[in-house]
Amino acid sequence: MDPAAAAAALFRSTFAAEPAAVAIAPGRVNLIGEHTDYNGLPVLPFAIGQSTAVAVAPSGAGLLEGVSREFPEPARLPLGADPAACPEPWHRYLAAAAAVLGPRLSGRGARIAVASDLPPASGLSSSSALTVALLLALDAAFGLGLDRAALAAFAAQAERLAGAETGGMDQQVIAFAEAGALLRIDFLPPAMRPVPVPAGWAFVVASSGQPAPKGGAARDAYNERVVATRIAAALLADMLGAEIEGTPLLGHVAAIDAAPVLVDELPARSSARKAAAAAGIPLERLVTLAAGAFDPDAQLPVRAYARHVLAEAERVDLACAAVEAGDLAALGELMAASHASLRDDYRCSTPALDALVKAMTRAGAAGARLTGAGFGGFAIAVCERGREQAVIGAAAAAAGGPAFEVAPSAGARLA
Ligand code: GAF
Repeated sequence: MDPAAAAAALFRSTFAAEPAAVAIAPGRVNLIGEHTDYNGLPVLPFAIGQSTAVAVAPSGAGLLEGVSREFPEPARLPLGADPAACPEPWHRYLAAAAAVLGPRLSGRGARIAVASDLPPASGLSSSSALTVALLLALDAAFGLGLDRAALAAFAAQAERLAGAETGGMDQQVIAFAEAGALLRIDFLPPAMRPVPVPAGWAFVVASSGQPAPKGGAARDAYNERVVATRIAAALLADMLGAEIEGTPLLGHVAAIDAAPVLVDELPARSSARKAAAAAGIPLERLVTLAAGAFDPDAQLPVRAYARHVLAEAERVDLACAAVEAGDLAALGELMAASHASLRDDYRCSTPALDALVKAMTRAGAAGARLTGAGFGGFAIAVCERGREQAVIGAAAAAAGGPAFEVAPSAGARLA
């Protein structure tokens, strides 16, 4: 049963009532532009056909009552529950969606049923799909009148309340994607542009066999990189004598010509405490940014992290041009360079992801790379149509996990 029909059926069987709204939100895969979004630099993701559906009806109880086809533990949370404190990971997203809507729910609760065909903890954004679908369903059921931009912004805020300092790519592509196209997203200043995909290309995603959880050590490693790249941006802004309002991001300094040259002058390693003092960032601000466990004396490779982010942003520009020119070989090379940079400079690959990327490339992919935050999860490959079965077979043989074709699909919608 497809997720929308399954969520509606689960709602009826659990609550003995009709849902007021059913919304469906796709997962996403990022073609290129990894760990650039929270630095204010562009990304090039697309929504996929696999999705999460949420059926909702308002209730008078001031409670969130949730059931999921995939997760056995039902939710029964007071409206004001702290998302980060929910022991059951999927409950966090229910609490976080209610928290960002706050008084808009007028103190009323909701009954919620969820069904998904997205693999959880895959790096295909199952958590953002849940959050966007839930917010869209609540919007319709409570008549909130949110537009797409508000939906994406609330969903990003909810993800941060749930614990990861993410940049907003996932929620934006899930809210705005168009079938048949990638979505180039810029953050400074905000802009979006669909980039249609040539007909003869196919995309394959494959699991590395290791989960990419949004919590625990992976969340801390992600947040550490957010902190380290903020420090690099502040140090570069200082070297360039640039006056930047608010927290400097690498996106601000990337716009200054000399920035890429100065990256080599950043300290190779620095404790967050030392670098923050030099960059004029209060330590408490970093601790807040890091959200999870944070050791201010850990040695962070700020130069290598900044080198990845700035080079990756350039690769996004080149990849857009390659897609528009129908140049599959050029796109493949950019993907290979992105993976190498994520492995060597950003240090978020794993041996299983490296082996998977190698296997898909050997099997005829023009290019392959890890996709999403890394530290496990999935890789994406692009190939000429006709080679996708060979790439899928090689990926499954290398990593033993699911591997399948994905097609650029439409964003979130009411069912
Ligand atoms: C995760 C985050 F949610 C995104 O915002 C993005 O930073 C990505 O990791 C890395 O590119 O998916």
